Amino acid sequence: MARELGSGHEARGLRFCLVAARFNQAYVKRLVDGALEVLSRGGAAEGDLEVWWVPGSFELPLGCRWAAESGRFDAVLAFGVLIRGETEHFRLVAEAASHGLMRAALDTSKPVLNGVLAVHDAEQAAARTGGDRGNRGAEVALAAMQMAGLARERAAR
Ligand code: DLZ
Repeated sequence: MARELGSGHEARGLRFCLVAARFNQAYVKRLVDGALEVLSRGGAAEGDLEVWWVPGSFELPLGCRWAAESGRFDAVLAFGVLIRGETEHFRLVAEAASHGLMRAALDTSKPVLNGVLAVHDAEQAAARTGGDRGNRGAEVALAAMQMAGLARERAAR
């Protein structure tokens, strides 16, 4: 029987940094709250959870990189909301954030999770931040617990 790693969703003893964009803050706050709830339910201690605010989604990769490089966290979660109607730079910022987050993860070898919502309008944003399409923040928190756990298991081998 093969030994499996990374199958747990446990946050006990793990430290998380949530890096969040202030732009469209009302929706971003709902993502952050959804993530914090899942991490707490998973056993994360209050003192092991930090929220860092940056101006917008474009700044998320650098904020995440700083958090990952600090060595103080087992996983870093990025949260932002891009609404197409509000910016002609929508695609540019979305792609920059996505590529930047991937780079932050690969360059630091720390789990950096992408919780940036790119939606057409406010209605879609509301639906995905605790509305009838769930809360993307909660989904990303589950992925963060899994990756942080896998990193710990892998290091212990
Ligand atoms: C400037 C801008 C615009 C127009 N739209 C958004 C958005 O929908 N979501 C978001 O997170 N940030 C937006 N920003 C801000 C940029 O991400 C960034 O903060 C600024 O361009 C400064 O670098």
